[in-house]
Amino acid sequence: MSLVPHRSEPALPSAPATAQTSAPVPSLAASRPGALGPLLALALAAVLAVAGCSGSSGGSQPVVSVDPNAPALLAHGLKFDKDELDVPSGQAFDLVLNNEDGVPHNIAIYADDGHTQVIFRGDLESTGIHVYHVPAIVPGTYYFQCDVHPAMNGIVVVGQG
Ligand SMILES: [Cu+2]
Repeated sequence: MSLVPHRSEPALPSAPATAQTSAPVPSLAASRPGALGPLLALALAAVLAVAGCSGSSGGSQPVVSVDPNAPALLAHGLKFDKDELDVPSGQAFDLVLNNEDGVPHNIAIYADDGHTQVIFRGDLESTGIHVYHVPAIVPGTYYFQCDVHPAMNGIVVVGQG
């Protein structure tokens, strides 16, 4: 057996000598062993928790796009936040019901507080933000209420919004 190291590479005279640049490089990861471990674990746990949340809710919650200028009623504590709704005349409009209660509410619009004529009756909606699509109403003053809780009521003014 031969004791002479046998290099298979051809010796090229023009090749730069790169074999002697192996100075020891201090490892950053090894300079403070254990310092990054717990932080990294926490970060990973947070990422996994977020991923779990977004994964489990996929498709179960409909996205409601709400016109910020649409007339809106907030239901909270069996009360609406306002007793007058101003809506545009001569055109259909979106009416937002933001129900913060644990019981269903709706918004119904009548010609007057005697409920002689139904102008619009929204479906009962549970907790959350809901958008009713209300057909155009001729200008005038109307009455609205939650049909489940008639004490939640007010007037609708069409044509002065
Ligand atoms: Cu109600």
